Amino acid sequence: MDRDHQEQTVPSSSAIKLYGHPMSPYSARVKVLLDFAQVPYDFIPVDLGRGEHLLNEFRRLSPFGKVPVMVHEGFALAESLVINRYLCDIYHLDDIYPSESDHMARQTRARIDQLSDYFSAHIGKFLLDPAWTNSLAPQLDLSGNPEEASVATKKIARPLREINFWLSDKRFLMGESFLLCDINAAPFLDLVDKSGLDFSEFTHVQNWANRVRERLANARGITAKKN
Ligand SMILES: N[C@@H](CCC(=O)N[C@@H](CS)C(=O)NCC(=O)O)C(=O)O
Repeated sequence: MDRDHQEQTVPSSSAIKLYGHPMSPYSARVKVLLDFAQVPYDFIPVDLGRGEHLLNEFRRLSPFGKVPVMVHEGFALAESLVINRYLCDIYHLDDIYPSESDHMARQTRARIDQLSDYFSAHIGKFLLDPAWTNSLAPQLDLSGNPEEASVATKKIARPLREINFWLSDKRFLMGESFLLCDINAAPFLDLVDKSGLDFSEFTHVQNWANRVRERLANARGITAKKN
């Protein structure tokens, strides 16, 4: 499903506004996709430390008072996985998330959703908790939550074993092709070092993380088509 280039007809710059925090992996999940698809956007930093996300003005965009929020032509949407699905649909990023053209495409989308949701709920969150306590919170002069971090360390062990096994015969989460589920995981894979967790036994996860990093750093990505 990989294709390195498509005809460029991107809508005018800044059709997309992304409200986020520079250290938030959930915000990064959307940024990674927009950059990969070469979609122009305005990044609007929300100062979580100063509670900007709790102000009424922001709550009107985000029902849950969290970043990221994406605004496209006046339509505001929260939840990073949902935002990325929406962006793939409006920019026709079929190479990484096929449009619902037929039964097979619907099944591929469902599988991509399954892997994205599983990784996010069972691994991403439990990488973020110790990374927050051990590395991110101190950088912001905030205190982490050691209890939450230690629960996370226990909870992540089994899902990591499962995904390590799943990846044992694959280059990326779905096989040979680099897809939206890999992009959705990318910012969380970058938290491994910050989390202080020992990943040495999860060699397939480590190799996959390196391939995802390489794909994002070296390849040209894809170019969004007009929405
Ligand atoms: N499920 C949400 C999680 C978003 C999230 O937890 N964002 C954090 C920053 S990493 C946040 O806004 N925290 C502020 C708060 O909870 O008060 C998503 O995928 O977008």
